[in-house]
Amino acid sequence: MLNIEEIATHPFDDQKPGTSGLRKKTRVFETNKNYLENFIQSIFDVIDASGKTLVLGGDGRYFNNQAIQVILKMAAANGVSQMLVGQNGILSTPAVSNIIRKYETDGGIILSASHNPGGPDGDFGIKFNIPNGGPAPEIITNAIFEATKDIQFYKIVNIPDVDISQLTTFSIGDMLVNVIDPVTDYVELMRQIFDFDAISALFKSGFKMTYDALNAVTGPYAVEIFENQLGAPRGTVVNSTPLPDFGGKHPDPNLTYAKELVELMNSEDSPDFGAASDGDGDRNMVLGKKFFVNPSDSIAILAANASLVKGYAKGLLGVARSMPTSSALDKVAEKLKIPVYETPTGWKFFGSLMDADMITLCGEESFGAGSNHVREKDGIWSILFWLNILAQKQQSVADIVQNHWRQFGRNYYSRHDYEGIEVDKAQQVMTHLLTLLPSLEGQKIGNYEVLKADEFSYIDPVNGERAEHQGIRVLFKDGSRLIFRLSGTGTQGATLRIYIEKYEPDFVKQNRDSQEALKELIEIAKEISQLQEITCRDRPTVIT
Ligand code: VG1
Ligand code: CO
Repeated sequence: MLNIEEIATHPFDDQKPGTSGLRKKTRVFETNKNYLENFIQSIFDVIDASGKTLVLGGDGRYFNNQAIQVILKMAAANGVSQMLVGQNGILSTPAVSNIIRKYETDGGIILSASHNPGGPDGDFGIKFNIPNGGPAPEIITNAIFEATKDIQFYKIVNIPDVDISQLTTFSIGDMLVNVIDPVTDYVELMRQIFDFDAISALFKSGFKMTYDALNAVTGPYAVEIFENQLGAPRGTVVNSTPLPDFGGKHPDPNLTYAKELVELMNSEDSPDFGAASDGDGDRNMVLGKKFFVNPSDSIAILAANASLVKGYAKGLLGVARSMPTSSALDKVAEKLKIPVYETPTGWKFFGSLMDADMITLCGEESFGAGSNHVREKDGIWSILFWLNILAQKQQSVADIVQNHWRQFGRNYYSRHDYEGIEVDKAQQVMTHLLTLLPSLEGQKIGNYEVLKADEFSYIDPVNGERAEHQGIRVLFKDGSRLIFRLSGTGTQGATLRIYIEKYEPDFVKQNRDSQEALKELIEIAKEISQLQEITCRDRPTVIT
């Protein structure tokens, strides 16, 4: 028997999980004694960890290993019967989701702040996933938050650190620790869904790709899948070693932070296809030669071409998108005669629709797409989906996207982020908009006429749970939309996101620069929100 210690502790009042778990500056975890322990004990108390089997892994960022040791020792002290932990503490978010489902465990803990930078001055985070493999719903995250407010002590066993660098099984007291290969199960799942032979043949024919893992978790997955199994030449995957500080990179696959890849794809001798993923491997960015695929378009294109892919040849049950995501997907659903659902931002809302067999495929404008193969968005899956379509269609990325627009119309789309605004100023913008809403309806602003203006709320059609205050929407008569939302993943000040969308059915008008096409709507957004007056900012920090 091991000696279980009960260590007295004091609550913190700021451990409320956001859009995607608890996310804070690494410093907050490192310098506040028991900050990590309190949150983990609260999870264990809420789920009654005794006798449970859990998955544990992270994206390898600074503090990952330290946290894993603490969590293993606390799990043993809380009576957990088995932990499946990724070798060297590595597991991508979609890989954890798969392992939870495949081995029918009671859930999992993912250590990551996703696309936020890592290192001592960066961010760290903890996500808790439930037995369906998806992020815990609000009912559970709220219970965890409540538990953090009353915590008195946590339990831990006092032993030296354990070795998780080898694929073995060992015990901590009565708890079994199974160190698993992070990549194998995931590769097997991908093989079931996609035609690896067709994609191999594509690479053999000279098709060139660059995949930038941004020194984050997907490196080992990408090297195994793209280079070892699909035969893409060595060097196809760049920045392939997960590093604690991501080599100083910001592991966010977008036009601003994946700069090297974007420059390469815009150069004269660019590869045919470029792709990247984020810190924990659930996001994806896809590029063709001198061509950026907007994530909202990407989801619509995957849905429209799903019948070309083995795993979805039987058709889609339905699709879903987060509210701010463009309605390009709706046009595809209409043609396929399948339902489309509009959910609040964050992956947890898709899970219950998938569990009820209401949807097969879903996505968000924030570089996230996925399907019911797991209960998380999945970066490498999205990229394999594109490769499978490219192998079947034998067309360039640009041709596929432009043909899609021609058939369905183009939804010009952009997101403007105002990061690091003072919290009360950001709140002031939202409050101002809320009071303005009733007077906006029916108003003509420039060339646009407001049809409806409201605050989005959602009732889960499966379990009836309500989610309120999910963003302000201004809907125009011609189908254009402006959405205003405060981010729930930032760790410094507030981030205000403005989402701008305009539908263009006429294909001769579909090849404009999107910022140009959206110019008037962008001005309207600034004007009605009084953004400049309230925050003194005259331009966004990130445009995607
Ligand atoms: C952002 C995105 C959202 C995404 C969330 C988690 O949230 O907008 O679509 O689900 O990040 O993504 P917010 O609240 O900051 O807008 V991540 O890759 O944790 O993987
Ligand atoms: Co992520």
